Amino acid sequence: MTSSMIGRLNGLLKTQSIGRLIHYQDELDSTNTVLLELGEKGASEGTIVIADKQTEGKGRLERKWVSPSGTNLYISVLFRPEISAADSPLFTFLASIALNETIEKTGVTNTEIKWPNDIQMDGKKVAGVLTEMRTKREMVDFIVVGIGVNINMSRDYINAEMGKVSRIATSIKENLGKDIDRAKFTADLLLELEKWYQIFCNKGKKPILEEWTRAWGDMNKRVRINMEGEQGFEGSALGIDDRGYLLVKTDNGEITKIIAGDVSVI
Ligand code: BT5
Repeated sequence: MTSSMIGRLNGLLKTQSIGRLIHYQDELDSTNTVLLELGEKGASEGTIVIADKQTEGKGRLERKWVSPSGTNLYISVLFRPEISAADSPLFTFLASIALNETIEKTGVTNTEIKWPNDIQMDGKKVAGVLTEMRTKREMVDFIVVGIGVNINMSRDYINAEMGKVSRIATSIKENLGKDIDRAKFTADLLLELEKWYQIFCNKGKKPILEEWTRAWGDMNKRVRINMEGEQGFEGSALGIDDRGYLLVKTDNGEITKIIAGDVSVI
């Protein structure tokens, strides 16, 4: 997103509160880091931070999100839900649903949600979600949902900019064969986010978990789970529980809950 696109985004935005306050900079370390600081200073629900390039884009578990300029979306959104901190992973699912629907609206037909926080096309990653929060005792003070989407990167640009990540990454452009309007994509994404947030506020987590499961690509597939610093294992992916943990049935019939880890289909 460039500064002129932010003007267009303002014009296209149909939300009530999300994105009504936009902090934009051409270059930032990480939109999540900046919004966490704004949240600590009392920024209101719906505040967003957007950059055209990130120098320290973050993934989960201290990983990096490769964030070159000129083609993609790097956005963070602030929520102040009155929920227990234990329910915060729901925001990763809520954002994944909104993201998946927005990507489908561009005309891409083969997107899939991957547990816990990816959107993939043909087994390659097009977008990721990083949910971070600050708590007050056991309750959420605020949540920052960070979303990175590879939008108009060509295969040549992916190969040039992404190093070894280029093998596992793709973009909407690579799938559609054409550029799409980043301001329109962002306006659509924010509207979807607001819609799913309202569903969550009015009806609780059940519809979020159901919709996520519907769009999830790995139901009943044989998967390998790799966990940081631990031995991995294989099994059959069954679904998620009401906390968002992945349920995997191992070969001896036991059902194991996965809290954090990487899942690959085998
Ligand atoms: C994620 O982490 O997928 C969360 C990504 C969230 C990025 C957004 S951008 C706006 C906001 N501000 C931030 O600082 N972050 C958020 P994880 O599941 O841990 O995946 C990280 C892994 O994905 C890396 O280790 C690479 O293998 C791969 N990767 C890195 N950059 C990528 C990219 N641009 N496209 C596809 N894959 C990428």
